[in-house]
Amino acid sequence: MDLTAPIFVAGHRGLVGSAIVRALERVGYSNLVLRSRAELDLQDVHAVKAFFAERRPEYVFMAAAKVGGILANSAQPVEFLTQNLQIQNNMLLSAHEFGVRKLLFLGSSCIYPKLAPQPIREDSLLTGPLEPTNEAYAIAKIAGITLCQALRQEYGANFISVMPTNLYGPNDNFDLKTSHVLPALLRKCHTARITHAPSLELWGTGSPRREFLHADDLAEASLFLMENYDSPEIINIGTGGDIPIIDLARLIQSIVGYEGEIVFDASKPDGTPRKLLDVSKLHALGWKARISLEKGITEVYRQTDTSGWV
Ligand code: GFB
Repeated sequence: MDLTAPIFVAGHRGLVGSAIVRALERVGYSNLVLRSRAELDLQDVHAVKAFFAERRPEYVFMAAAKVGGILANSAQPVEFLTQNLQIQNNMLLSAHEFGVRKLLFLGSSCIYPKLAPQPIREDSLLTGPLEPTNEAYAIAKIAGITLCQALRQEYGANFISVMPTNLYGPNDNFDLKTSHVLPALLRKCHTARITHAPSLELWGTGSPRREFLHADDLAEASLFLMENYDSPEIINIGTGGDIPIIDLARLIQSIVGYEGEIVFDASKPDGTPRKLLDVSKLHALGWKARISLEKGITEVYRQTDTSGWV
């Protein structure tokens, strides 16, 4: 990518998009095209077409999506399915129509079967039933992957799809009802420490294992793949290591400095038992994650405005 090429980062205010913008700016890209949701509604096909027709971005990072944690996903399958399909269809078809040179589509590790062999290889896709708590979101993302592959096959579009594992970082969603586990536990621990609460509540059994990648690592990997990967096949992005949720909670406790007890809310779902990506394809290309979980969480805690949390 030329340093002055127009690059559209869709979803630039979110966890992933904001990290991609930081990474691009660090390298010296000077022509970023950014639109807030108020300026451009990605669910509006006419608005999206008009935007691509006028601004003609050459490169696109597709980081805009309706996302959420396990409860949000299971409570709102209609919104997770339809909003993501609309955003993707509008963006991918307009990007193709208006000659985008290369596009990176962000999927998710939940596209893989619930009981896929671990670590999960890219060729596990569509080999078994999905995890029910996020089936709607996963099917939307699988449709996005398929559309990227179809546009390449039928029209030669250079669209790639990358599958990140569970993410965290600055600008995450800290709303306890809709967030993912890591920001939720950070907020719960902080609040419990400040209010001298005797315990904090953890959903499910604490035994599911998850892999956590810092958004800055994901952004570096995305830039790397934009420069070095041109295949229709999906590619995983992760750290190569995972951790039980209970151990994540203990790590966050030690970072926040909260020594109370952890109680389990068994009425909440565990979701898939394990979700660890096989990252050998990415490693073979020459990219590895750099930010350790402890350092990453410590920095997010330091950087985040916690004043509204208690
Ligand atoms: O991060 P999370 O919501 O998403 O939950 P998934 C991960 C695990 O942490 C589950 C447990 O076993 C939760 O039950 N957990 C414990 C909590 N305490 C909490 C809490 O306070 N809040 C939350 N949110 N979880 C999502 C998918 O699945 O992962 C999405 O629903 C997406 O589609 C995303 O793919 C990456 O890893 O289970």
